[in-house]
Amino acid sequence: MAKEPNVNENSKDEQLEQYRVDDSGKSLTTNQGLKMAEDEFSLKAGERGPTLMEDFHFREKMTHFDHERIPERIVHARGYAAHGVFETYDSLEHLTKAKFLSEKGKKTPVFVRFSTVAGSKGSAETVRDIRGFATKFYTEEGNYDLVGNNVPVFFIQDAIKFPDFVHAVKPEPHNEMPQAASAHDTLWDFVINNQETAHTIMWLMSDRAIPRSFRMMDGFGVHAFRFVNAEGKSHFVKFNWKSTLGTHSLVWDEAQKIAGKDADFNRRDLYESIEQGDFPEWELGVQIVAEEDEHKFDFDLLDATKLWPQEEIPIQIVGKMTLNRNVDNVFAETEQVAFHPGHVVPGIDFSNDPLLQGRLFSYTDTQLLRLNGPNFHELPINRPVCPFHNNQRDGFGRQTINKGRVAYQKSSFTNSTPAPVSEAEGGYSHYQEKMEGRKVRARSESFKDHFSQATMFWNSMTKPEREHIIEAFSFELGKCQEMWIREGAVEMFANVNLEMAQAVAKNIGVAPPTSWGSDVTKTSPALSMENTVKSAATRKVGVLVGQDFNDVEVMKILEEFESKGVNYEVVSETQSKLSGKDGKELEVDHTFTTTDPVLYDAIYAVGGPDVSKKFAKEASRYIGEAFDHYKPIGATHDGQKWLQTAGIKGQPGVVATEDASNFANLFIEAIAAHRHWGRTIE
Ligand code: HDE
Repeated sequence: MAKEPNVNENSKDEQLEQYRVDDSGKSLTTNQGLKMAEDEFSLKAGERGPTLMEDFHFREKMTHFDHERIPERIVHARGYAAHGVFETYDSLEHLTKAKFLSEKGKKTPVFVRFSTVAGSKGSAETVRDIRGFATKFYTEEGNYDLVGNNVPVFFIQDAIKFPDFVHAVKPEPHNEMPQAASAHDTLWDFVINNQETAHTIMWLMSDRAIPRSFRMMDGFGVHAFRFVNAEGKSHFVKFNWKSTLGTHSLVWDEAQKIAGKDADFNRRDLYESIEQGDFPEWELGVQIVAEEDEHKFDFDLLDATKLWPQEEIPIQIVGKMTLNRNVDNVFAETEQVAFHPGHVVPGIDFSNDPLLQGRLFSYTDTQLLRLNGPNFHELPINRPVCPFHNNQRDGFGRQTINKGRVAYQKSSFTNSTPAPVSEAEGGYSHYQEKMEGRKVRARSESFKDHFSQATMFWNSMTKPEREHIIEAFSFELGKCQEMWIREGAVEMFANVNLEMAQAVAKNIGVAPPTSWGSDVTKTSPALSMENTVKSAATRKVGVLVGQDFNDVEVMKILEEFESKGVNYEVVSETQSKLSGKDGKELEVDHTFTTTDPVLYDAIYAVGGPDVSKKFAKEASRYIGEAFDHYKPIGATHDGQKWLQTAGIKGQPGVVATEDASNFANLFIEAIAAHRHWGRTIE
């Protein structure tokens, strides 16, 4: 048997290196290697005459250009990715024979793509939507793909409804509107006619659907999978990614404004963080249920509209993923990467979740169209780092030259190789679950409770989180043209919580429901984002500075930011260097117009003794907007007067102190809190 490859964290990078090409400094040639003497003018019959057919160089260049787009993903078209490494904390051998999880300290290269779901490839990123969180582990036993989302549940229970759901949420077909938005009639028509959507809609209406950053959201495998160990014992498992920076969101007004100010907000954040060494990290957690406990819960483990409350089924942290390298070429890597929940390794298997079962078909099928044939596994980003051999041949774009006359099993020429490998020697073998049943098209009785966990979600929210949910429902349904859709939705969500539905009804002009409600009192505190990790690290502060500012003290404060890992950009009226009153100079990153308050986590106003009216007006705008979005605001020196003017001194998260030496500490604390919901906003 061939020796298994020694995979380490650099294996994928080393493999990709053979495909990297640096064209700079080289002679220009055609794709046939012919050096060309001219690239600006096509071949013409006379300087002012028609272009000649024989201009092979023009034809080649134009043809390539004409063909260089491929179909975008049918869902998750808008995405961004990075390379990294996964390190296993402790061996999980007792649960799974997957080698990348079976050795303490083992490092496996990974590639992760984040995405929105509904929008097309060029859509804005800060829309209200679920985010995709797909990870490819390049293991020594083949690629393992964990193709998850940033919410733990899904809209539907059975894969056969997926085309319907996606048709409903995508822009409406008669006028192709709205782009990347669920606030329209067809989505909500689908919702009220498919009440299994209730739980995931609660998540979609919550702050989870407008993450501040890909780096500040959790990931979930959603379905129950199986772990199988070397003895053949199986456990159900759910996968969870936990961001070490915690989970944090934008506010809706801010998210919409960012969509215009910087449609690339989330990818820029990921790209820049990696470039500057603020490597994003997630811990991998697993929830385990023994087979014999399958029916012990008040929900069905196989139902993807249900989460496994971590207070009932605790999360065991098993490793850490760090993203540490941006791609070299977005098309070659991010666009051509092909994920598939069916890419598994020995020790990981499927459950009978009917949503998962359908996905196992869809992902290969879609790559056949998108990547034009069955050889997409040969693209550099998709290649396993271990050898792969079988009798598959030919097809569009085949890269390998498979030698020999035999491409079939079994053969005496080849001694029937490539040969299957026994399970004991690492061959994949499906878990032998005992099955019996009639062939039916039906929903299991145990899948019929659509509201209990939706109510548990609501019960677990803090007051501001609940207010945001009501506002989100009111926005979305308020955009629906048909009153019967608004009424239907309010009636449906009265099953989750009556007061919530009544508040929404009032906002959208329909009769408030008077009955239903829910008697579910269960909560899961882990669901509230208020209970997450709070940290100022990697946050971005906009620092408003004018000429002759108090340089000695302010520079000290900025150094303090840096030492605590807080990033900042200096914003001023022009991009000319600023000099302080003691002659220290400060580079300006942005003017008030090349950036915007919505692009910062916090605003720090320094000002200067003699700033212009325009400066003062812009500074007030920055502070006002940051205040309305509940962001920390700090002011020292001349900057303090704007707080006075805005009348916001003393409000939560507004830090102004005469004592410059203590300012940085207090302000950084306010930044770590993320948002200050206790404010009175008029
Ligand atoms: Fe997907 N999904 N999906 N999905 N999905 C795709 O595959 C599909 C579902 C998810 O960054 C497509 O390569 C069906 C759940 C992510 O490249 C497609 C069903 C979850 C990505 C597809 C689901 C996901 C996709 C489109 C219901 C979370 C982006 C392009 C049965 C656990 C991966 C592609 C990337 C992409 C089908 C439901 C996550 C069409 C049929 C549940 C993160 O194959």
